[in-house]
Amino acid sequence: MTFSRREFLKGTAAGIALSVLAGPAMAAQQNNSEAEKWVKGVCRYCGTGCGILVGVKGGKAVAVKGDPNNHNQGLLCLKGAMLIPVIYATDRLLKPMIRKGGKADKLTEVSWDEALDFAAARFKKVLAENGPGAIAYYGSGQALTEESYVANKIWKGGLKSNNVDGNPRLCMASAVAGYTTTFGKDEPLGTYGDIDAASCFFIIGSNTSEAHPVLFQRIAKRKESSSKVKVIVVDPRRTNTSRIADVHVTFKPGTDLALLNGMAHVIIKEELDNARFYGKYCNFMKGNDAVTFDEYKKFLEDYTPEKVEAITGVPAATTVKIAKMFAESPGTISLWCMGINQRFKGVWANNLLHNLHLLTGQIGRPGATPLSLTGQPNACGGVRDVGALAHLLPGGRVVENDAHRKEMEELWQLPPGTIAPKMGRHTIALYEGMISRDVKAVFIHCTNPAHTLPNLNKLTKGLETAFVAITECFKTAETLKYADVVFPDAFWCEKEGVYGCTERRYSLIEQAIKPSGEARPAVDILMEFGKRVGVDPKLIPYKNSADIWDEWRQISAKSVYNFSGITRARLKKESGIKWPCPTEQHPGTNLRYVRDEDPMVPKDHPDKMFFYGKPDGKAVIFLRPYEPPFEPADAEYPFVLTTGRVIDHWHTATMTGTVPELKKAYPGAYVEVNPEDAKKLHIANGDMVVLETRRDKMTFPARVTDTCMPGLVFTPFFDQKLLVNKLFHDAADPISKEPEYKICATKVYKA
Ligand code: MGD
Ligand code: MGD
Ligand code: SF4
Repeated sequence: MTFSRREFLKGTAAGIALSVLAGPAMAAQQNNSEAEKWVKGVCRYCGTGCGILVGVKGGKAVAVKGDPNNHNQGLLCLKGAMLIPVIYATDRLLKPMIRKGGKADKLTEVSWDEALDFAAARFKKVLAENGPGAIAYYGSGQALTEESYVANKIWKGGLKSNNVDGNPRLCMASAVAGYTTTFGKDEPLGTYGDIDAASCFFIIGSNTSEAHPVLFQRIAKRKESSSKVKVIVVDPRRTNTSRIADVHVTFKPGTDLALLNGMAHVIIKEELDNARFYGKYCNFMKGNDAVTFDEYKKFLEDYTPEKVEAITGVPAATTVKIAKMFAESPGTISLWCMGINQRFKGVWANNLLHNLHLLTGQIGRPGATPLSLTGQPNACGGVRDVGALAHLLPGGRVVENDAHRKEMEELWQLPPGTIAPKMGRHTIALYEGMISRDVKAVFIHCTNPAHTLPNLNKLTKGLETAFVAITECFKTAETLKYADVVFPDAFWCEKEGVYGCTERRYSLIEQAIKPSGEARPAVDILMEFGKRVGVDPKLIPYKNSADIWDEWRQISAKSVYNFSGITRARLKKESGIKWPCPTEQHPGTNLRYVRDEDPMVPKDHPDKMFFYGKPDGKAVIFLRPYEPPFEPADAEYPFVLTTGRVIDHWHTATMTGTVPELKKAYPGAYVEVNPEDAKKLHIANGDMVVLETRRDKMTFPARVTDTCMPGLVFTPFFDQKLLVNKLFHDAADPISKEPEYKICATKVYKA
């Protein structure tokens, strides 16, 4: 690479010329002219879903460059630009392995047949003795769409078990429930194109600069284009994202609900609401009960800017200011991520964000939209859309709806009554089920729960006794310690499949090279496993992943997720297409729920917008009161601990940890402590500091910095030696069941 990491990081900061940020992609292109051919793909990492071209020479991947025809217009961040060394890392898993003599035995390399038979025999035994409720699949928003689709079909249709969940539960579940409760169906209304048209960015609970760097570059570019474009960042930490903010709102962590209601209060009081819009397109609801606008207005009296200040610490004038900016801008886009979703009341927070858009009519036009940022590259396409969660079925259907089950049974050609009528176990319940021995065998695919679940000391206990089959690519994954069988999966660009990113865009990752060692594509592993457990081969008749896509594409035509026009051939030609897309001639959809834009809205519909996911076509403005986080700081544990990402590492660093440049940037975890707190606690930079919560305690080197407000400490969670999730509780949002990773109470003291 011809640029240094330092130069790159500088490029992501505010005010630095954007051409510096463009460095990585350009550098990659210049360096890699040796490739014989370029194969189309999507970046392996974040939900931005940047298009990538993989350069191949002599059967080896030798280079990557950003796809100029995809939304990223040729740009990649450093992680994406450094994917080649990850493929060839010495840590790759190359052969199947089993523990013949139980958990205490060591993993031994065996043939594929032996590994598959070993796993299948145990699953069959559990099924015979304990029934479908005792087996489970735990998947991933990083798996290919075809993998999640086929796993869901095998479990729910073939093995009659709805115990299908995955890491999107830890990530996007609150956003999913936010969209479905407010608009009737999941997935964002807008697209990245809205960034180029927006004049006010409301970024809340998202460190876009580190977690979605290429999108951040697009936001920064839009901001640079005109002094009229304003950025509001709402985050209790000062982050690289907040550096471009016109207003950075810091506040007591976990009090966003009050702030969002406060903004709604100001909007109505200052007559900045759009009564024509919400009068026509919205209902007001408290839980399941309809209420009037006047009742809503009365409810908001508890959220005057002064009352909000008392709860959040945000000066009353600031709440007024940002509410006005939000409402008065020609186009406001909200962008949010884990600071909103990973919360005890994450669904409510999502609803309150949508409320602001519906109240002001900042919706359904270019630049005006609530756009939830998706974390993983295929949480949208692969898990949410195919319904690979415990309560879902494909295409926005839900398990506990008789008509939806019947439709899926017909589409999958299953006898009536095959799909179990009760939702399966969501993630926390799944791992609790292993502890109670109700779940006895689990198939884990493309995720590393022994590192990333909350309350690890508790939730990994079940993995010590349950039978664990796992697909992996890297030897350093913590979950391998619990595995009875390890299936080496082909890695990114060693297999073919579709990823669907934040903006409903499906793009193809073509196979560029052969799998390493004896690794096999996961769809083959899943189908072989399914057949050996006893799934009727007619249910999974596919020759390859393209066949699976074709079936799913045709099934989608029977739902409002219709992407039947996105054929494999089109995906090979085009760099991503946004659904709904009902015909091969359709260009894809930018503005969902808008007549003449969204093909799911009848052309002759009398209204401009139609929220067709709701029985009466109207979205909902919810009355959701402020409630505190599950475990706020108190006298005994006086600090709030929050966790999150750093730009150079992906989650558990099994991939990014193999790249020296990335590892060197962040070799290990640390704790950020505010200088005021550090002074009181006599902590200096580099001192070893203990974080002690009600679950565990751990020691970290201190970084004394004003990124955290006083009373708040932050630590990243990528470090494989310091599993910070042992410190966290596992309390989850009661609606979405997403855990509150962002807030727990802790003591902080010098070691
Ligand atoms: P986080 O660091 O988890 O990242 O992307 P983000 O959500 O943007 O947290 C976001 C912010 O929430 C933090 O800045 C934190 O200070 C703030 N926050 C904490 N508490 C509160 C609160 O009470 N209110 C508000 N408003 N904010 C709060 C996550 C996304 O990143 C995800 S989900 C995934 S799966 C991907 N993972 C990932 C990665 O591992 N590494 C990198 N480099 N990028 C990634 N991109 C994706
Ligand atoms: P990853 O490191 O992404 O973390 O949690 P995980 O999904 O558990 O795990 C992916 C695994 O798949 C890795 O072990 C990798 O080596 C393996 N892998 C990579 N490519 C392939 C492949 O092609 N096939 C197969 N079979 N395996 C592959 C992420 C989760 O973490 C998420 S999404 C969120 S949003 C949560 N965020 C969060 C937080 O903000 N704070 C704290 N403290 N904890 C968190 N945990 C959650
Ligand atoms: Fe990959 Fe995300 Fe970086 Fe794009 S922004 S290159 S998708 S990690």
